Amino acid sequence: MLNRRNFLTAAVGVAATAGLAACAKEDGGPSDSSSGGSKAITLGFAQTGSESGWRTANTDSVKAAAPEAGINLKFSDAQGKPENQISAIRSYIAQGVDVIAFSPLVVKGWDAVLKEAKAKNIPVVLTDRSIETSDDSLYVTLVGSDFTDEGRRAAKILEKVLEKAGHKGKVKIAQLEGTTGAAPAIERAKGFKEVMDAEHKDDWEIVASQSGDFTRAGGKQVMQAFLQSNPDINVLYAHNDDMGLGAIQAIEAAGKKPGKDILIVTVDGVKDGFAAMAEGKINAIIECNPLLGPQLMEVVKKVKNGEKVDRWVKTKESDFMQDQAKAELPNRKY
Ligand code: GYE
Repeated sequence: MLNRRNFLTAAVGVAATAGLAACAKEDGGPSDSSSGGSKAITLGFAQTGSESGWRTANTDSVKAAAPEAGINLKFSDAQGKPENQISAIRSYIAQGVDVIAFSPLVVKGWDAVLKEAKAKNIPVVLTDRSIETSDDSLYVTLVGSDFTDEGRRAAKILEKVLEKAGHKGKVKIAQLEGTTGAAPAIERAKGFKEVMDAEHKDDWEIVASQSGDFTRAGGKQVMQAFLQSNPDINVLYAHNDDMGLGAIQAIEAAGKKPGKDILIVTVDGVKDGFAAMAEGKINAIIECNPLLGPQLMEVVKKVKNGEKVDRWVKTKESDFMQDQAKAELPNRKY
């Protein structure tokens, strides 16, 4: 792993000095798709990786929206490693792209590289995830969802799920958290806890909570351990569908019925999540829309043209209960 990482970092560096598209995982190159004689905008986009169905849909949306908007896209996949994302951003700075956009893997650790972008007057747009910084001038805007609100919505929909299931007694919740230090993991936990502390101090308890890194394999493995240490869990709150889908495998392997013995609420709303919900294995899904490409391109154009943009361009989303799953499944776009 270490060798591969070193190789990738080195490859990014070499490519950057050579002024070429960076490493093996970067695609997109200098193609002038300009219209009407004006030079096309070049956007450097540093993606987190391909950890989930959500991420795949997000990547596809960005890649499809760029040419439609006449934007020349340079795309890199950090394979889940913040250091790769930093190298990709450095490479975009060295290549002199017009705008940099990225989905920060974790909230901390970006100030140094973003200062380098600022020194070269390259505007930065955050997409999907936010960062923690002491210098607000380091990025122009965030295009993405309100994850704290998604956490609150998850708690509110759990009330409905419990009522529908006729649940009586203590609610013992297992929480599968997203990637440690990532905005959606921090905020989805925070919003959920907020509602729980305000309205369910006596009847709800989070008995186990751990990161499954937003992956199916992570969700399965952590749920297996949860079921051994806390066999009386009756609710699972998973920060994304993929971890929920992995957990369903662990629950079934333990001889329990997902959606019945353990009530399940997840976030995202990818097709596979909806399919599991239509089968009765997930009880409710909080939608988080990954199709940010068109909105991102619009913002990138405005930023490049020096137009004013909102500090946070929020995504519109819905909530779904199990009885809506069959009807909604054919409409899912991701
Ligand atoms: O929920 C998860 C993905 O940042 C909103 O990242 C995104 C999250 C999404 O891997 O599935």
